[in-house]
Amino acid sequence: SPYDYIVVGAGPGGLIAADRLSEAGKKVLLLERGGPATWETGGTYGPVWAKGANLTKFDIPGLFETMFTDSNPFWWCNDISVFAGCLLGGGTTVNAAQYWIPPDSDFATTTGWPSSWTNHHLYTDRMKARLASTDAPSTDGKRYLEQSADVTARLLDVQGYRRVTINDSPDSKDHVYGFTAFDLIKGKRGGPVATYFKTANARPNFTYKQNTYVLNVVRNGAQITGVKTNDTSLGPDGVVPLTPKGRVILSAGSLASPRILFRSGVGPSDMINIVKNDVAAGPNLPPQAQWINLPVGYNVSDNPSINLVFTHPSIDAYDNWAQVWDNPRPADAAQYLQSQAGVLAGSSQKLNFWRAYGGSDGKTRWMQGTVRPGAPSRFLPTAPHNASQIFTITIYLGTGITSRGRIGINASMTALPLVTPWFTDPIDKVIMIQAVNDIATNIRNVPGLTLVTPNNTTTIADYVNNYDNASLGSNHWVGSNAIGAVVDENTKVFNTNNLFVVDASIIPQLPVGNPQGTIMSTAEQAVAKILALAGGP
Ligand code: 6FA
Repeated sequence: SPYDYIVVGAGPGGLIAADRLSEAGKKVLLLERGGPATWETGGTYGPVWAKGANLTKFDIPGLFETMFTDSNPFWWCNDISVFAGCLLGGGTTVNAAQYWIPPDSDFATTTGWPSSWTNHHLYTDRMKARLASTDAPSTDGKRYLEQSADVTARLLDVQGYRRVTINDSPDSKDHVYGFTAFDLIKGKRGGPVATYFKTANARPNFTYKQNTYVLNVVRNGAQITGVKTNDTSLGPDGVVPLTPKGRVILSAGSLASPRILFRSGVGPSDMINIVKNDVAAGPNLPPQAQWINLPVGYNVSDNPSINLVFTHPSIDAYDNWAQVWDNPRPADAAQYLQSQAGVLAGSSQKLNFWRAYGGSDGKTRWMQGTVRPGAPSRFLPTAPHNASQIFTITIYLGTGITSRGRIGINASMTALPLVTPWFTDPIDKVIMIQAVNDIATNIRNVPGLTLVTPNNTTTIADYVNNYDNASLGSNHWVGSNAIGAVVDENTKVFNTNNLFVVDASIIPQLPVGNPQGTIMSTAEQAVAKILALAGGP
């Protein structure tokens, strides 16, 4: 049967859009290519030690680091070359759950937003009312495994930083640090699935179909009439129709929404021609005269990030999180199972800090630091070191960077970066080296603190200059369908009547922090604008 709104993808963008549209009484279909994740949504995959406790891998925050070490990682999208979550909740179901209330700069005209978007507080407040943040995720309110936060605070104090509760003053992002804030709820993964999806799913006018892959939208010129899926039980040829005034919202994420556009004849002609040459996808393209030429995939950014590994005698490296799946510390597992308290009630991140840097081009760039006990195995030093005392500081550059890349597809329809977006502007790299140096040169002020990666024969400049490109990214892709370039200020794709995009891809520049909070506020504002736009169902 036809729907007023078909939303493609159940990540944060799609979940908020689907919830608000169904709340407004529209007949909504949410299509998700992946399956369930948390216990509450029907997921079952969990560690043996949590058997019988109604908890999955995705529920237990302390299992975050095991997303990257599991032998059967079915949650990653298998046709996207970088990490992306393909299950209910999208990235928010597999990510570290760091959650920042957006500052005004995240929606400022200086970061590429139309002036109609700058008053974000109404929408940010709606998001906060549905999904609160916490910087003490354990149900007993205590903080655990905080040694790396304490050591780093001492390192930052000598550089003129001050301690804040980060989400209490979102606009303070220069020389500040504070405990990591999360969208965890009662010691478990919360996010938009435990909140927005829950309310949407309770409404009779809302339908959720999982394990359903959307191939393209079906259109006649500017008018979208439905979406084509891989599930022929949903309609002839797998096509789900729209009501006459119906609309489609793409929320498949920064790499997959562009692919759906290319497969629908929207984007640069080199990408649509790849689709045309594909035996399966080619025949579904509209005739060439109806192709819509837009810069889909251009203007992409993602935070460049550099890991620094340290040792300090006060640190408990928590075995680099290597034991939490098979063999957690018994007391920690018992405490978590009993009351969702303790170390495993939080993910690995402990402290975050920000600082603004002026560049030689007159522009300001914001650096973020993120601190956690342990280190990824590929960053462990080869030289002798005290393995039980290791912790990592990751230095990211965010708002203000000028480097950009391009996202596209290859001949096997895999979505991938065609041009990686890190350090395409050398000034970004100069600032990164400066920011890393500021951390490294101050360690002598903290007795016992030792930098082990890079080692003491490598300069910071060499370390950054020779950094493996594959490790430089942060999974925070934005901008591939930037507002003003691909979508208009109502998030409608230019030159279409009824096709919208609501996900990270419409965000024109990197937010100041990890992006999910900004994405959720963006979705709240987008769906309000879509509902207010004349001509809809
Ligand atoms: N962001 C934060 O704010 N804090 C973090 O701690 C954080 N950590 C990570 C992280 O550790 C990893 C490993 C990754 C991958 C991302 C992290 N992020 C973090 C970024 C954040 O999760 C993403 O920016 C955010 O989830 C993006 O939200 P979107 O709504 O734009 O897109 P998603 O990729 O989340 O969701 C898209 C959904 O569409 C998925 O469920 C996917 O299965 C579905 N989909 C894709 N193609 C489809 C198709 N053709 N048909 C149907 N469904 C499709």
